[in-house]
Amino acid sequence: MTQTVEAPKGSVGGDTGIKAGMIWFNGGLVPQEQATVSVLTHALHYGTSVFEGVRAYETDRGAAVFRLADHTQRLFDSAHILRMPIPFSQEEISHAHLDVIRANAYKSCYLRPLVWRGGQTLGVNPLPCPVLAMVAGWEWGAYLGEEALQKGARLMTTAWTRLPAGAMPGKAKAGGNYVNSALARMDAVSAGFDEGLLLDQNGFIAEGTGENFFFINKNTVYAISKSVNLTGITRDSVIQICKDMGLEVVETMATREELYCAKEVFMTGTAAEVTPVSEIDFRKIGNGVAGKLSLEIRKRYLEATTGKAKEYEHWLTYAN
Ligand code: PPE
Repeated sequence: MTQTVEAPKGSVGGDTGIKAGMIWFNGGLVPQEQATVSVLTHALHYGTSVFEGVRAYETDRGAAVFRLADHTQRLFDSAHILRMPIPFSQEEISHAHLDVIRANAYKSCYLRPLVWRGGQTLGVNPLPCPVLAMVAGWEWGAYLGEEALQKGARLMTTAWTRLPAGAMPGKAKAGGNYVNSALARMDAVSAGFDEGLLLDQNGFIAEGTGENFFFINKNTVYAISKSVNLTGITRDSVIQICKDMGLEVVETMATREELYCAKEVFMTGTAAEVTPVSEIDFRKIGNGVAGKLSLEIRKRYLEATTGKAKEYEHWLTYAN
């Protein structure tokens, strides 16, 4: 006989521990409890989703979304790669972010647009399944913790290779790609590190589980080149900021030992912002603390995101 069992916490009715308030769900705002999907959703079984991580910052003129149009463009590019026609325009999806901020009266927040294949049929082919979309927002502070920000993050190179280009589309921010990230993050965190560093199949630095990499030697800033990694919007912003600071920026491939011996290392990402790295694989980077120039770049980045640097004003979209 089948028994009725109580569903585990964090599994139904939007009960996830995340407080997202009103969520934009397929065209309108609904309370979190109502923004739910079927267990027979294609994306849940096969990872057929694409998403973005976007941040809104508190400014003198209220909440402003950083590089919203660029994030929405990447979301649509990811969907294009996965052959998912999004049933909304880019303007509608961008607008949904602003609706979520206003509906929840957020001063600042992390925003997560997600597009996924629903549950028309199961079986690997996603093409018969409808494409659904949502945008949720919640308050999210320091990604790798306050301590990692202040002291610099401690990293471990993980045994997981970053997605080879012939196996997964690393330039798409696809849900399925994050199984690779999740495996690496679990190992790094279980081993007592803040974050995992992933190499590509040839042993070159690819990226973190959710960040791009930079290193600094003699006032030259080296950005790990776009190979198999997700080409970060923060990476792009930071390259511009560094150039504006008068620093030379070189895009390069690099091996682990080049990071070990660099004067400074830092990571970039929407969630991680600019996070200095103080240790990789038990080797101290520089003096083993957050690098001075990395912290200066971080400061400039936060000035840009919060509307305090007028030259980057065009990167902001105000919610009100
Ligand atoms: N690489 C990966 C694998 C990645 O996930 C991110 C963002 C980046 C690089 C940097 O991209 P950008 O945000 O455009 O600068 N990771 C997002 C998801 C993090 C998560 O934990 O989820 C983010 O930072 O929002």
